[in-house]
Amino acid sequence: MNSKKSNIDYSMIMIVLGFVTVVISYILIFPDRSKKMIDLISSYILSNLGFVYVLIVLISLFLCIYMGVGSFGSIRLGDEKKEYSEFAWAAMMFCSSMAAGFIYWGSIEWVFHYMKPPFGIIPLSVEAAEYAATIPLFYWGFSPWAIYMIPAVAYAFLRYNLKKERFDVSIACEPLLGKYADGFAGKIINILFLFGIIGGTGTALGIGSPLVSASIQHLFGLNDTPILRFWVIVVVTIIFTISAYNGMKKGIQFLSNANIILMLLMVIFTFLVGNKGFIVKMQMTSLGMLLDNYFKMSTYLDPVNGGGSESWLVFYWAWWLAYAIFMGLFIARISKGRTIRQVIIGGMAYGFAGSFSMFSVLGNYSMDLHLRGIIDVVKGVTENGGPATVIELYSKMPLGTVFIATILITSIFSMATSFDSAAYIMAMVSSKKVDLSGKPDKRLTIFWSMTMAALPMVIMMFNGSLAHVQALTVILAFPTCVIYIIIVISCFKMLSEYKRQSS
Ligand code: NM2
Repeated sequence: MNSKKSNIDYSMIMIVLGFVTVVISYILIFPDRSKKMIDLISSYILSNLGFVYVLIVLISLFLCIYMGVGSFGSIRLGDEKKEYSEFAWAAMMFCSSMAAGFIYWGSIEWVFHYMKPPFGIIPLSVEAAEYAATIPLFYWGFSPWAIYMIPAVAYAFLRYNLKKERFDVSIACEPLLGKYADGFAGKIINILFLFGIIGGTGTALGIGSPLVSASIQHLFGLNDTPILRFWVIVVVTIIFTISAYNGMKKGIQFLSNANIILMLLMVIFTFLVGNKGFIVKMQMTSLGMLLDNYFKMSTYLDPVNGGGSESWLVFYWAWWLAYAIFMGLFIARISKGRTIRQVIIGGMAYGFAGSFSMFSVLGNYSMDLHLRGIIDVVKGVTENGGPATVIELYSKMPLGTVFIATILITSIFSMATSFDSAAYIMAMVSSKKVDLSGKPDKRLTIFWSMTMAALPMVIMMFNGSLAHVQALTVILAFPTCVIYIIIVISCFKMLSEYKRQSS
């Protein structure tokens, strides 16, 4: 017990706890002022520093392809056999990154782009519809999945090839920062990482819990109030805490497999009851448009019009970047025995395939209903909000109630499978010494689960909206970007040295 106790890095915990407490108290005591402050900082980042996020993601895509396809690709991460089957690996990777967003954004993201398309496209036009079906495939596609992969390779290589015992964020900065990556600077790096992840998962909770409460309202007739949303977060937190508490094999792997099966069933069922002709034709069309416009979409910051596209791009990239290091650590944890190529190509391919099947089926299903005048999804979103519209949409399909019950379960499961891995990784990072195959102290896992839930809970309950949680994500992601760049450079340095020595 004693040795376990001394394994917790209390200083790190106190600093993060202190920060979360200060932010929460500020929000509670000065609701309006705090809202304005969050908005001010995030809109500054959005309009002045957004291009940094955009550049990082674009460069990462190139570097990732280079790393996967080039000579580094054949390096095996560890000599052992693969620890997880292909299915379990892909399922865990996908589920730890995706939460209920796949149902929420998957079903209705197109509405926002249909109403406010970029590139001078006329709103609500045919072109706007085609574009609206395409852009979510970009925001959830190759580029964002690629940003997870270099940190994943870095951490896996450090652990399985260089046999480094320490397993925290700063260890991957060592090749560039040298001894500075340890000690005080290392601690700051770990702490900034913890902030980033709290910001990133906050938005996912902020999106998922209203969807769960809207499903509960539909199924059980309870009113969708802030109190209900509060209890939803409590229940989700209990589930993911138990899962993280049970560790990788018993908890996280089990929930991910169950979750991916439910997600697939939902998508297949939606496809079967939907207008298959429209869905398939739009899938083909949007794939072509995606390839055709890839670089235009990657850099479009709408300088003349200043419409909504800039904030979409920057918000999404900030959100994915906030997850990048956590996902890197997590993917490293499950990738023993794979080659760098298998990790990179597998990660991008499975990630894209997962996002594509969900977004293109759910999104085109709902777009078809709208275009045929069966349900006014655009009006629904603007007048009743996203969660209620998603539920209305599916309540009209055959076996609608069963489908909504599945939305309820899958939303809870998919949030749980994101946050259990996040809590697990946070617990590892805040341990004094935990190696990659070791297990963090369970008390730490519980602590981080609760801390992660606290901030969005308070913002949503007391005064804020999803927009404020999103703004917090954009802010807290910024320091993560700096760490991310250091890790990417370090990773290339490390792999080049390894190649040089082994040739
Ligand atoms: N991403 C965008 O709600 C969700 O699905 C979370 C988080 C992958 C970083 C998605």
